[in-house]
Amino acid sequence: TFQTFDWEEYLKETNSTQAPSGCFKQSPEPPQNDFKAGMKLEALDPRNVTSTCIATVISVLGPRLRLRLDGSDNKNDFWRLVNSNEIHPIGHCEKSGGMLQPPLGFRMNASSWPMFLLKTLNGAEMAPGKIFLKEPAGPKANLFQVGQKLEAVDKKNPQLICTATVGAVKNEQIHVTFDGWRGAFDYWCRYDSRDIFPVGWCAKSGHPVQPPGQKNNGGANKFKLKPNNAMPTIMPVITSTAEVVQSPEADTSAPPPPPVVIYTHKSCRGGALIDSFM
Ligand code: MLZ
Repeated sequence: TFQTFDWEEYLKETNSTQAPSGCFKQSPEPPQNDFKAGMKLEALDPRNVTSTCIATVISVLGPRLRLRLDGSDNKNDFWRLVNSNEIHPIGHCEKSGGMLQPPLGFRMNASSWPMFLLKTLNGAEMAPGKIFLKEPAGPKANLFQVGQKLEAVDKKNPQLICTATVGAVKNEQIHVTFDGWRGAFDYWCRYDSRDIFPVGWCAKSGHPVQPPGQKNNGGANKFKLKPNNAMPTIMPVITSTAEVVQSPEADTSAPPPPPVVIYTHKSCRGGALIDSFM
């Protein structure tokens, strides 16, 4: 089941442009995926990134791996690109003087970890070193511009890569907004996040892409850049307090406050901080 999405048509329809590939920390061509389900490797524990754990490949999707930490439950699977620097062949941790750790939420008594480790690695199929690919260097600065389209991992449904728009740019961060989803899945991330991709990346790499949401037509408004004469007299102005009240020194690593909805008459001017519609 491979969905295609007509980006060319959508860019025209929304009168928008794609973020150039030079904005992203991704290889120019999507990397080859030679991993197979069942292979074991070392991965940083996403919930405790100072520990390296044993992980098993649960499934593969395009250039991505669905991983599960050995000794963890099946509710905390996570996804990594084959050229992620957070995965390594088994032996890498020890070679660099580290020790393999039980995952956060290890389902047994901590004292049983050494024996668990021995058993989980015994006779395991270890992913060979040559199928791990080097992480691309990526750009040295945030080159994104507001309004540009991209493809982005939905962090609440991380198996999904969805159509998205750069909603805001601030220092090293961009606000990823999902087209047609009214902000529920939006997030801030660094410009060199591995979770964002140029338009067409999914199609090129054999990964499904989610089209814009359409259950709630509300999102569509946000992306129509052409003026719409059929607009009601009173209409919502959706802005973000992140853009309005935060000083440039504000902590951009903190999650932004939720959007604020302000209702204005269409003939009103927003003043210095809120764009007026006409
Ligand atoms: N099952 C969910 C998927 C939402 C995906 C949104 N991605 C931006 C739903 O339909 O609500």
